[in-house]
Amino acid sequence: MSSHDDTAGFPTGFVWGTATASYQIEGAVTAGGRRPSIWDTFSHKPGTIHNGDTGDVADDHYHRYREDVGLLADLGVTHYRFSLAWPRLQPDGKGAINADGLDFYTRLVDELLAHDIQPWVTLYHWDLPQALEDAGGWPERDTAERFADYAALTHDKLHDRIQHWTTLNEPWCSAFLGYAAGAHAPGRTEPAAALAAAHHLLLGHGLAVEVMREQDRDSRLGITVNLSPVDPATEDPADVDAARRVDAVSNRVFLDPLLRGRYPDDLRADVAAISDLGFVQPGDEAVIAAPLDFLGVNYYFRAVVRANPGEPVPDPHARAWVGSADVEPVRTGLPTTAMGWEIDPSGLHDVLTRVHRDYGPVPIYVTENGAAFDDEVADDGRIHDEDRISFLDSHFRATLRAIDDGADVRGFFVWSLLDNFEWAYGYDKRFGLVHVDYATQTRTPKDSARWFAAVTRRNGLAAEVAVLD
Ligand code: IFM
Repeated sequence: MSSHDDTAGFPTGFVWGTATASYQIEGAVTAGGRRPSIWDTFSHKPGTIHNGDTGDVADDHYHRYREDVGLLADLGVTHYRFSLAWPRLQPDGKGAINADGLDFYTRLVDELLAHDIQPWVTLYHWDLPQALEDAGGWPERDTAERFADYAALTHDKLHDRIQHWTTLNEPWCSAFLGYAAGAHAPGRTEPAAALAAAHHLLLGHGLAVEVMREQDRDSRLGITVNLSPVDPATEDPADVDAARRVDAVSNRVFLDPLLRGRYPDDLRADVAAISDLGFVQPGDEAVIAAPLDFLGVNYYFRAVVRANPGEPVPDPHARAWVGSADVEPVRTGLPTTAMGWEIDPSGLHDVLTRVHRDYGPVPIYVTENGAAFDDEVADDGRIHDEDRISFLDSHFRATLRAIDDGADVRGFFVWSLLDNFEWAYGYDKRFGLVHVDYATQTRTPKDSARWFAAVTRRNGLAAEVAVLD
């Protein structure tokens, strides 16, 4: 691989990190009083997960966290984004904090700090305590109240050592893949319930921000949303309107209430036949719009769509576009990752500048971006993942272009530190900078890990690829 000729440096103080999530890496699902989450239940249902995989063992990070923090230190990252498992900290979703669960995260945070790595915590990366789903789950308003209680209990115990707190990761996936498409836990296919779930996730976020802000004014509080630009396949007005609707139910359904304090009027009209949004009570939108210290943006692909008056397509994303059953995704012919997602770094530039342009100046962190490829362990024992290096390189450059164009992007977290449990795709899809041999739990940094370490060291891209020459 050749080196790049242009030099591309990031702003001083740019935050470099990697990201993971509890259910995807921890394993140890019954240790220390942890009780089932919706993902334990879902993954144990036959036919839900590729290959019948579950998160029972995953990367066994619960027992190997010291080794994993060592890997982070080797990468030279200054920040590590991970999520707390609600069912470890509050096994049934309510009541006192579980001391053993807290002890695990306290040890992890202390280990990170001992290596000068700042912990960035996500309170909810999809592992709702099963007891709360049994009581109705996110479509129930009470779940928002339970989430705020959990946030308050946890923040109270850990805010002295953790400054950056993200309430939710990708509420779109929780609400629409979980309750409309049925592709994620809890596997329900109820479009009206998905809309209620989206609202209660946002309400839980707002209530949590309120209480954490009262507990400590120095905490930096945010939320992470997954954004995609949504383009029409053609200029045909039907396709243009399809793109508008998908944008509303994918991006603006979260960005507008969070950053403008109200749901979009066109979204309300689009879903009127499914729900009158009667669950939105007076004052809710103001709670949701509580000031944020930062917005986390996750980006993986651009959506291109067209109107399809025929039969709905069997695509989980399409099923999740509530109110748009007559819309289908279109492939543009770009190369894809192992997930089948088209590689389009300009989409990252576009979502970052869109947030800046349409929602005013807000500090942004790219809290996830990365790619699964069919990695192979070579005869020399290494993983020569040039495709991942090239993917990351192009997305880092797109971020720099967005910064040049005015977006206030302050950091970038690569998804993911480790190969891990990729939800409905199981262990086949490998996103890690570090390869995991699931039979032995051996960790092997891929070439991309060495390349990324050089990027973080220089805070820039110039000649980094040369480390692989
Ligand atoms: O693995 C997921 C992660 O949990 C949330 N964002 C997307 C990643 C890749 O699919």
